[in-house]
Amino acid sequence: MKSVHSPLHAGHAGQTELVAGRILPGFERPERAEFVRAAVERAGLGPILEPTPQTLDVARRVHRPDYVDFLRQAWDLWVTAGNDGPALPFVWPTRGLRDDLRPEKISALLGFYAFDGGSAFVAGTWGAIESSYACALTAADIVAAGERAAFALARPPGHHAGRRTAGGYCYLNNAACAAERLRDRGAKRVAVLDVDFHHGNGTQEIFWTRADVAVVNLHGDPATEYPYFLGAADEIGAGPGEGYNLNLPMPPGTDWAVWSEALERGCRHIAEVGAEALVVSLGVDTYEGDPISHFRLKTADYPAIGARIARLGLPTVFVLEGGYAVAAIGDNVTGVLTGFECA
Ligand code: 6XA
Ligand code: ZN
Repeated sequence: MKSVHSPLHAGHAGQTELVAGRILPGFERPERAEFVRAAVERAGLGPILEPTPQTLDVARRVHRPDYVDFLRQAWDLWVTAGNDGPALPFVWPTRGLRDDLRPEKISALLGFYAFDGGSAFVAGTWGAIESSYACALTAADIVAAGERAAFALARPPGHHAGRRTAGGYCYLNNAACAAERLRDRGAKRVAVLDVDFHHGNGTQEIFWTRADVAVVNLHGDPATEYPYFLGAADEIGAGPGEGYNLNLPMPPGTDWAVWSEALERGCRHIAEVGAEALVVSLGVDTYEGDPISHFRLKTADYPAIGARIARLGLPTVFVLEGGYAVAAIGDNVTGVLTGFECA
């Protein structure tokens, strides 16, 4: 299997986040991708290619065009306003406030285009976002050209990013863009299977009313887990998309016995809706040693995930999402990919 990876991800470094009342270094660090890259090489998965340069056309359809423009300009606007540290929002247009008034100042735009304070901007953030997006589209193109699977070794992740909101370490929704690209390349229906510990709220929002992209999420119950405000089991899609969104929330402490049953349900749904291609939002923060998540999957479980996905028999684009136990993330990711290849 080919992997697609860009060194530009490394410019997105030194961001901060609010954890339990303190501003701390972000968990989403460059070394995550470096560990995955090293594991891909160690496992002999296949060549690691640079992404093909991409226009922002797909991003502008998946997201609102003004949001994409904001992402591109955010750091420069922040610096022009006299700042130098990480750019973070502090006010959001939530319930009772107007979200149709686009403010002028960068400090307000940061909140206008975010749902939390988890997606900081530093000097290299846009370069990394663009490269991560290009990795996802290039992997989709490899699969659309006839290969069975490809892996976007992409950073920053994307599945929390909505139509016009950053959050949860995410900016452009790489998996959603890959799905859109597979549609452009002729797949009549695409499924997104999100196996990250956290609910992929952005992907759900983007495809909520669409029947041509089905979204299946396996995740920590939002009653106790981030992102808290989406991901319940009664969310099934709306309008033409009704019945094409499937949420399978699970309680903290969930192990392989329970999790693998949810995977089975999710895979059956994907087969039933008649998907012709698949995008996997591949987070491995389901791992028992993950510092910010609460499932109990073991390194030995990951190949079985890949093997089950392979049984769907669909052209498959894997897109990297979360996973913060850096010493284990490489083996867990390549476990899924080699499990898929060997099945
Ligand atoms: C809140 C936790 C963000 C979760 C990010 C993640 N700071 N999403 O791994 O999949
Ligand atoms: Zn996650």
